[in-house]
Amino acid sequence: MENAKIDSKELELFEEKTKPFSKLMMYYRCAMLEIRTKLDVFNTELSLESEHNPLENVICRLKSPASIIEKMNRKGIPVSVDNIERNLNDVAGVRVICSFIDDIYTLSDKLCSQDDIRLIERKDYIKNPKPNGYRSLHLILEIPIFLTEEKKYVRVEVQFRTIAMDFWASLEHKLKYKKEIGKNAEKIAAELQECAAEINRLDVKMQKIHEEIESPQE
Ligand code: 0O2
Repeated sequence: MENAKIDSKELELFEEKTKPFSKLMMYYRCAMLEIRTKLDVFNTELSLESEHNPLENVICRLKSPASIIEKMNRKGIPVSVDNIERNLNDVAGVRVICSFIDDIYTLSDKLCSQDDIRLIERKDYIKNPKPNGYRSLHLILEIPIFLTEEKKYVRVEVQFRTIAMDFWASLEHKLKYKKEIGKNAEKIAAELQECAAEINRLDVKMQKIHEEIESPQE
């Protein structure tokens, strides 16, 4: 297929106009990399000490331009690069999946106590689950990124969950976006609430078993 002809002047203008947005997204990408590296370092160190990997998985995601615009519109804030940076805390999102509940608190405490990290907000939906059953620990952090010409603090939302909590949240997330559930929605929401309680029991039980294996009683 022949490539459609692109007007180079038009492309130049477009790139010039979108450059500040692309630069902002680059900052967020770098910030996610910094968080990921810190978590990897903890995991490597802790797994040597106790032969246990607290970290199951780390997923980084950058909010799409469409989601950014939708959220800015919802908040009634004019869309501009400055306003995005000032008003959105979750353009860069890091999801940290841990094996056990204790791992969540160990890793999040270690992350927050690093002297280059600023804790902006902490929401503990594990100790205080949402009414629908949602559990996770949310942190809004500011982390410095060191570029060739500048050092800049960038916001990242970090969500900590166990594997079981993540399994639940993924399914529940679908409920929000499926329009055709209709009259079944209430029944499904109630079932999900039950599952959330069962999942919590399972997480607590697995934690206890893990402790018994790690430090067995004589
Ligand atoms: P997505 O697509 O995952 O990014 P704020 O972001 O501060 O304006 P809020 O509600 O105060 O809004 O933030 P909160 O409670 O910290 O939740 C933010 C994110 O947590 C959500 O982002 C979800 O990822 C997750 N979350 C919160 N509550 C629920 C829930 O009930 N179910 C599920 N599955 N996830 C939840 P987004 O932007 O909504 O979605």
